[in-house]
Amino acid sequence: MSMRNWLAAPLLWVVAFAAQAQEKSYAYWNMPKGVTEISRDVYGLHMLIFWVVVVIGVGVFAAFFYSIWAHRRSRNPKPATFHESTTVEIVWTVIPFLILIAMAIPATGTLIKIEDSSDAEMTVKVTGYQWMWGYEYVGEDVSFISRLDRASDRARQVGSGIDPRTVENYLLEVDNRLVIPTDTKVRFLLTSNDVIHSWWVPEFGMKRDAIPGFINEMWARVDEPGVYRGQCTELCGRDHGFMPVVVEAVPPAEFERWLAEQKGESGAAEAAPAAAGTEVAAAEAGTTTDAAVDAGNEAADEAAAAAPLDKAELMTAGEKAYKANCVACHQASGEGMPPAFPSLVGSSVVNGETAQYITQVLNGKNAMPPFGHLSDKEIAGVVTYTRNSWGNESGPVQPGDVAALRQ
Ligand code: HEC
Ligand SMILES: [Cu+2]
Repeated sequence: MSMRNWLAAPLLWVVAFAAQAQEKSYAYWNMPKGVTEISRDVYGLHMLIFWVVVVIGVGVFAAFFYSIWAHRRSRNPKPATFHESTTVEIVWTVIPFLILIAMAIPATGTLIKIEDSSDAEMTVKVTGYQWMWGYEYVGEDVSFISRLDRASDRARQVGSGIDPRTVENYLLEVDNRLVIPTDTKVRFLLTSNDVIHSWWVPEFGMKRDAIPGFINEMWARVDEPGVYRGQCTELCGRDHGFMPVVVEAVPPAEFERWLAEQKGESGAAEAAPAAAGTEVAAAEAGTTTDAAVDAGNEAADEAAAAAPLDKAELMTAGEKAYKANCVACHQASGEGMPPAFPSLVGSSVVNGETAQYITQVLNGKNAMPPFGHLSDKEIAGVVTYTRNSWGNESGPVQPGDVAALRQ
């Protein structure tokens, strides 16, 4: 290849890539500006520092190329012999030092803003699971699981024969989106139920690790309604690539309507009187620490264990817990999605020995995650509900039965 070709080849490659990227619209030449003040600050910092680096780069390379050219051997057969210059050394130490300080000042300002989640107007607890997200609107008694949408999930299976390009928002869509209001400071409390995950929405300019046993914080005030997509960004096991984050920001009035609707759905369960007080306390305590959740749950469990609950109450609590925790895999109809997610209709586990069933819910089994974090009443409820729905008729299970099987 001639010299000219050597130079032309990379250039052609860049042009070709650019053209192709443009066409396929996966061209992201820069980070997104985003939809929050913080994300714009972060973008501004990024651009500021980018241009500082460009100016320094141009200056250094200009001096470098000039020196090579002006002091080349053919022009100066006798090299100069000077050595050391304290002045120059001081100058080239002090100038970069000042540049670094100048860059650190705005960066620190932004970092402090990022960390300041005080005065939040609402709080969402985000829990990472292998491999989905749990969202809880703290103090609102609304919570649900958010999983990869069915269309993406079907297409991703080996040998599905489905062209992923035909699936809209392939691997970036979920069944239940996290809905938040715009122009509202929303605080996110992040934790995990199994391994470390990380909750990331690029348009918010933030990501935070969700770590089992810890609660991390972040916040966002979104100013444009829209759907913002992100992903888990901490390698968390086999299906790490299949637990997207989808946030839908809607105007506050619309959010209030949505929230009321969600509560309406679980409204029936709210009517259940026994141990309700302790459960609310547990739910609220859940906003602060895991220990408080456990304490709250225990209080609720004790209250519930004292007297056997009647079947109707277990059924209502169970339906609610089932909808919040199990439908993602086993479907509202109980039919699941065999072969990956078995049907519970007529299942020998559901209708068989209760101890085995309860243990499976507590500890999980293969791809089914453990649900030990649910209260005894919720687990007794969910077991009762599945044993007495969709044609199953196998009788109730009490919270005490669950408590006895916890390790
Ligand atoms: C992430 C998906 C997922 C969720 C959520 C889930 N399961 Fe499962 N479940 C599975 C998988 C996968 C299996 C098969 C496990 C195995 O045997 O390998 C299973 C099996 C079962 C079985 C045994 C069925 C049979 O006949 O083999 C029962 C019962 C069951 N799940 C109940 C529940 C209940 C109750 C909940 C909610 C508290 C729940 N599952 C939540 C994935 C899930
Ligand atoms: Cu993850």
